[in-house]
Amino acid sequence: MLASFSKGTVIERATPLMSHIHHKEIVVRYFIIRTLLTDVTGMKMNTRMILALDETDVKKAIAITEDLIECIDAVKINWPLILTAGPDIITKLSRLTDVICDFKIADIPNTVDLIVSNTVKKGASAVIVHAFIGEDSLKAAVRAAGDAEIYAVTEMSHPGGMTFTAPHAEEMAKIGIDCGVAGFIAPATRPDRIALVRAIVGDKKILSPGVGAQGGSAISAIKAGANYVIVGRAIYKADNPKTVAATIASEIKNAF
Ligand code: NUP
Repeated sequence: MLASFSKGTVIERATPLMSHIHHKEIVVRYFIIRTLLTDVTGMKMNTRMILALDETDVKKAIAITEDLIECIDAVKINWPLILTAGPDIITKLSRLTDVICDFKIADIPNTVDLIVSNTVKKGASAVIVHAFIGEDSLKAAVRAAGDAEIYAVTEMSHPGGMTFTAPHAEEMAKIGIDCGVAGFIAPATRPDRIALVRAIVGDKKILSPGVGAQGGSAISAIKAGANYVIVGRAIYKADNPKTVAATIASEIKNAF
């Protein structure tokens, strides 16, 4: 139960004045609640929607997350918010929901290890890496993540993703499986490509970005085999983010 464990650690660190027994009690209760709410592999799978929180106004970012907490299964953050809020935003958000750090790491094993382990220490439940970094770096990511999850990008959702990532998506899915990643990032903008990855990765999780602002549809992505869709601007830039999020969530629900 990766999320529970890493979050428990954060709670202990975040409450230095509490008595030792009080700490433990809180961590144990948190662990039980998370266990009840979470599927066996970590993140809950309730609405199947992950919020891509690229809102760079920190107060707004936290307010949107709080407002949408019932509609989302996790929040995914990327460099834009980290750069304005600082890395402690990972810890703050992890007290509200599972946090996926979309760092798209592409580096040598030692650097991958340092980035992943420090991200998980901050409270992240999952980290996104590029699959093209190869076996040694992917294995380093999985090792460094411990109980947290690693997701590998097989093919990027924007048109440029067709140039270098798409032609190698199948190989990248296979290498990800061999290295023990928890799941993959595949494009909602090209549902047929999600289906292709699904055929290779069996019951591993697929998270699909590109819904809304990039033209992809949540229902098509889910029907093609995605477990979760990742939605950013269509929600956080909307006049009423909660209405949009609730609408997408109910569309997904009705797709089953
Ligand atoms: O292939 C990818 N496409 C993509 O959009 C891999 C990603 N990780 N993302 C991320 O998903 C992107 O960086 C952004 O944070 C989010 C999509 O946001 P939006 O287009 O819904 O606003």
